[in-house]
Amino acid sequence: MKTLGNLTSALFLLFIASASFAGPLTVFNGWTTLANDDGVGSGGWVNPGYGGQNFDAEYLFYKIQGNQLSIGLQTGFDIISQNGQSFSGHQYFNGDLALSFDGNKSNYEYAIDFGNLTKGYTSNQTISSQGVNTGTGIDAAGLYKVTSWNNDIYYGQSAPYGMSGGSMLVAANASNFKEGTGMSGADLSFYNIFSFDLSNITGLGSNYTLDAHWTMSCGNDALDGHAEVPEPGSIALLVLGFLGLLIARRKI
Ligand SMILES: [Ca+2]
Ligand SMILES: [Ca+2]
Ligand SMILES: [Ca+2]
Ligand SMILES: [Ca+2]
Repeated sequence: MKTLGNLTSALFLLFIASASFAGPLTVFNGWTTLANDDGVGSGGWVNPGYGGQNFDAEYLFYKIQGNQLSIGLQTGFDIISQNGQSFSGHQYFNGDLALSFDGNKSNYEYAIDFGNLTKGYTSNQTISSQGVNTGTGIDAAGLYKVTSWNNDIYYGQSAPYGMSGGSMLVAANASNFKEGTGMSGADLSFYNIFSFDLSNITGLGSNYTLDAHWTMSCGNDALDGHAEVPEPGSIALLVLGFLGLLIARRKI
């Protein structure tokens, strides 16, 4: 019976989906989703590489309060321990969160560094804003203006990876930086949240584009987020316009 067959396939697909997809952590309730790539395919495929939940780059979120922009990153990959994720005797490291506000993703001018060790995949050398392959590879957590990226990762298409040159604009502290773990279904996920004032971004127009990107040192999985964001002033104007419309309607 064809209908039953379709129903069985649908139920099977539902089972597959629920078995490999867990959803956002509750810490992100009320946030706007910037990127959703949660899910693990057969054999642990996370596109373009493998590794299962431990290598699943899951979500990017954002929230705007006044002139403050908050960005959240959620992954199955360990983004809170300094040394990243180990697999089969190898260590894999987490990259910096790349940000662009000018609508041109060919260059990411800003980065959020979560203060973890960042090493290249083939060179196994540390990557630091002090310069490529110098320093400790552990930059202070915060928002940076970036001058160069190091893309020494296995899957080149997942670039950019780690900031190799730049200067700090906003240091992380107890009020603007938060990290933790949570369970989503049966899956363990990790998160980092960083907030900063948009006055640190030069040349923001009245409406701006938010592009964000993240990957790990193998590049097995990556996140790409894109949003057109109206600045608070234009939201206020929209609200005023709407109120004006309501008042005008009441007068009729
Ligand atoms: Ca997942
Ligand atoms: Ca993914
Ligand atoms: Ca750009
Ligand atoms: Ca770094």
